[in-house]
Amino acid sequence: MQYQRSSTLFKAAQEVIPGGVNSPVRAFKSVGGTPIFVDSAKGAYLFDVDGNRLIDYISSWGPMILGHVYQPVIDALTQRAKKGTSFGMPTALETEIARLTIEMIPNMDKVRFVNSGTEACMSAVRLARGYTDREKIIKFAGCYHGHADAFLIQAGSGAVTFGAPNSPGVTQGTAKDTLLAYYNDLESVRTVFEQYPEEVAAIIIEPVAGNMGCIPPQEGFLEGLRALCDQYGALLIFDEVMTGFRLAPGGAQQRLNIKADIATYGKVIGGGLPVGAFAASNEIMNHLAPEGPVYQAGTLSGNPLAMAAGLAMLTALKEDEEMYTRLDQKTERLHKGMEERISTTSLPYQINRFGSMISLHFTNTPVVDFASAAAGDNELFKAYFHGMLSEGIYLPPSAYESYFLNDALTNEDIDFTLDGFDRVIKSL
Ligand code: KE4
Repeated sequence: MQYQRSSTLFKAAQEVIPGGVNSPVRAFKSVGGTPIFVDSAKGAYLFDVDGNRLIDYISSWGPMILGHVYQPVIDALTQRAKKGTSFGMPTALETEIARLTIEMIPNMDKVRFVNSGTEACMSAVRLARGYTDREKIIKFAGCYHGHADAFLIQAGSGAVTFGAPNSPGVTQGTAKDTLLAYYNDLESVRTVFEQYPEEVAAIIIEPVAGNMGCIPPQEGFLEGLRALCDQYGALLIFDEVMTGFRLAPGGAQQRLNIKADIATYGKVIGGGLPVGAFAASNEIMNHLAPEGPVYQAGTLSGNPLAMAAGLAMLTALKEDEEMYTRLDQKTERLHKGMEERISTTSLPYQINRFGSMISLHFTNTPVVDFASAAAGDNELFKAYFHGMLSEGIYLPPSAYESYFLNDALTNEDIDFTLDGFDRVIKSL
């Protein structure tokens, strides 16, 4: 495979866009080499500007769960665009997608739409602080909730990849209100609460972590968080930007049968357009402006094009619950095939999987939190990433990311991937 045109385009981009990208992880900094510029996509395939076809295991970092150019979404967008693209006024469409969202996710009464997962998580934290009249939040090392200041404290995803866990520009004033605990370590959370018994507004967590690679919650961990929040009067915020509408129609709350007080969404809910959302009970949501005192706003929040795409996506997911079983089965096929092949080598490895989220870590230590994820051999990962790319398989360009499978993947695609995987691991 050659990437001449990507390389030319990357040089041009770097002249006018910082790092040549609009989101750092796309720049391949942690795996080296030139980022791939995409020309188009269809189903499970990406077509880059050099004419290479790549099997897509990122699905735009989650949104394209039904594959690229999913016709009902395209049709909804095309139709809606003819009526105007933005008004800054309420539309019935927003009520329709809000009603469907509340129907699909358990335990929530109202939802507010915003434009990104970051905005959803940032707003959820402000709402929790306003509702509880407390200032501190607990987050987990390695979890990523977007790039709002309060979260860039040992963030996962891009920030960790860059090895700059505390981003410059985040003030000490902000950092002091974000307390750190460790994933799958309930004791570390209890210790924080004992230190600040009446100051914690909320815990925010990825119920299944996807920004340290995929890390499932261990038995009793989330239940323990629920109990600690109830004991200390803090809210439990599930950041379901990744897991929402991916692990089940009702996301991790449904799949894990745990009730959050506030849940945030992104990615899938927008069908590929910029949408974030956060949802909670009437009691909590009625604290939000214009109903209540907690301010939050957005010019393009509830944008009709984004709502049309999101509504078409959620409608398709609600009407085809079998999709979740198919997606889990495809991910299991990939997992088992990888396991069969890599277990015959002397490579250190762990494969973590939950639903259609999966990740490979080059370490012999179980990956259960950020520290164990960070212990993976990144040099091996880089060689693995580029080996798979040369086989026509596009994986997340970071060891701290989950793969995101989509329903357009066929068993033949999975088997093609496994053949490539076999050649690559034997070359490492
Ligand atoms: P956005 O602001 O990127 O829409 O969402 C932030 C966010 C919040 N919560 C979770 C659990 C997330 O995974 C994300 C964003 N995910 C990353 C990929 N791990 C987005 C990719 C990127 O930064 O370009």
